[in-house]
Amino acid sequence: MKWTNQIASQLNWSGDISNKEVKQQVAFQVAEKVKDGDVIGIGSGSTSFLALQAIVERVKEEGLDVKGIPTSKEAEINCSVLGLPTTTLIDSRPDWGFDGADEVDDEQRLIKGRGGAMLREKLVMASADKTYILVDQSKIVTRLGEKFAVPVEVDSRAIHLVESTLETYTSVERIEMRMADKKDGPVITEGGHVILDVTFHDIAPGAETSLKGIPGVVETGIFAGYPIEVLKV
Ligand code: ABF
Repeated sequence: MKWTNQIASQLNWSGDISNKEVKQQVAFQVAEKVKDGDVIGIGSGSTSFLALQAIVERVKEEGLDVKGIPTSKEAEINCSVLGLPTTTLIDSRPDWGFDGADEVDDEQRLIKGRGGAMLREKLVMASADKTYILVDQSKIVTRLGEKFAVPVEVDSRAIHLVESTLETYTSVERIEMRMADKKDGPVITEGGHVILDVTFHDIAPGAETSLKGIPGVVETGIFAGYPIEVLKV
């Protein structure tokens, strides 16, 4: 579809989404779950974008009354460009949601946050009874942290405190400040914070909670124990 590519290019993907055919299949699977009256958490990333497109097509074709709660500015813009009405966590609660992930292990723990939106993604996920996680086979890992570092969102005033605390963890292999593409400064999240990408040798079961216990850590990309269903192809 021509308009799909046009919108994808407006959204900086240049119409070129990796593994697109496979991602499209999970996108269609999630679109089938939409019911009239639903309030849906709208995920971020390219797979979520394809799912949103598929959902909007159904909504328009069938004249459904559906609202989205976006998990990021990016998702907010996608909803607006595609024409899905939105609401917020303050005014509404999602009946269910969908989102992508970078890794999923066999205990259904996730690493998310490549786009830096993990704070809002987690708030929406924790508010919904169920979130469908849309992934292809490449995201399934036997060891969480096998391919991706864990993004840790930090209040910039706490950067030295958090970094030096993490350096005492034997499970931590490497800590890198996430830099903007042009390397002219750190990535700043929607909440005005910086991100440390932390590579672990081993992510212990309580890691999400213990990282959040360091003063200055706002959120992490470890998502464990939320009500999710993984939809994969
Ligand atoms: C968001 O988008 C992030 O939490 C995750 O890092 C990323 C996945 O993107 P894609 O579907 O493009 O691989 O869900």
